[in-house]
Amino acid sequence: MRDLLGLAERKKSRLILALDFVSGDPAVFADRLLAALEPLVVGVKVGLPLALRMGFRGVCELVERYGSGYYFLADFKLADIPDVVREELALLSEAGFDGSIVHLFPMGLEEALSGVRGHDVFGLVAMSHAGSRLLDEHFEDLLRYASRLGIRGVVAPATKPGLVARARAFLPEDYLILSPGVGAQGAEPGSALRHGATFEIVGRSITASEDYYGAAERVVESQRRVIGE
Ligand code: O7M
Repeated sequence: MRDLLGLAERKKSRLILALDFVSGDPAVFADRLLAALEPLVVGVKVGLPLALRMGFRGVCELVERYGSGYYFLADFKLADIPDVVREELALLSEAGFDGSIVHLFPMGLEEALSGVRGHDVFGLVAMSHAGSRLLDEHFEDLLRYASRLGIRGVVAPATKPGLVARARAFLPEDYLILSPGVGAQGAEPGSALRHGATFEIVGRSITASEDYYGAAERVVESQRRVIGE
């Protein structure tokens, strides 16, 4: 399993690239981006849209080809009964992913997650879009639950910096906070880090840019100003 913080330290970056939308052939598109962005991007978050376009075998090939330079995060937002979640995590780990995103609201996941070895789990505690009322109303509950589970960290929205700060203040120190919503959804690069996030997840403002290297570079430069690199 790749060392997320070690890679971040080496690259002096806190950027996780969200790969959801592609233009043209998905394998060619992903290949071009990952071949170019390795110096800047620490982790690659593979979303369901990409997996549906490439097929799971295609995704596994991507993980195998670029696994030496990136931490690979499976974002299929798992939210099933514990036995199924356990099996999903085992299969994603077997496929070469270093970590997975799970929804915490099904609760009762203690046993399913306690057996997971060599694969990080991150739980959602709120979401970045304006309409995520139901989830956000249970933010404190979900935080408490996440902190009891002994997982690697949580996902908390950069678009709601107050929640990122509260997550940081509440969670155990070794919990990581991954923050999406930077760029296309309006949050400024570096802003979630300033509120206590460990990584920022950025998708379309890089992947949809003609100058994707320049776009990623601008994100990382902003981050470096916050983390003092
Ligand atoms: O930068 P974007 O808006 O193109 O992409 C954001 C990515 O973050 C995209 O992959 C979303 O699925 C993800 N995301 C959110 O945008 N909001 C959330 O609240 C949670 C996530 C996420 O990553 O959950 C794991």
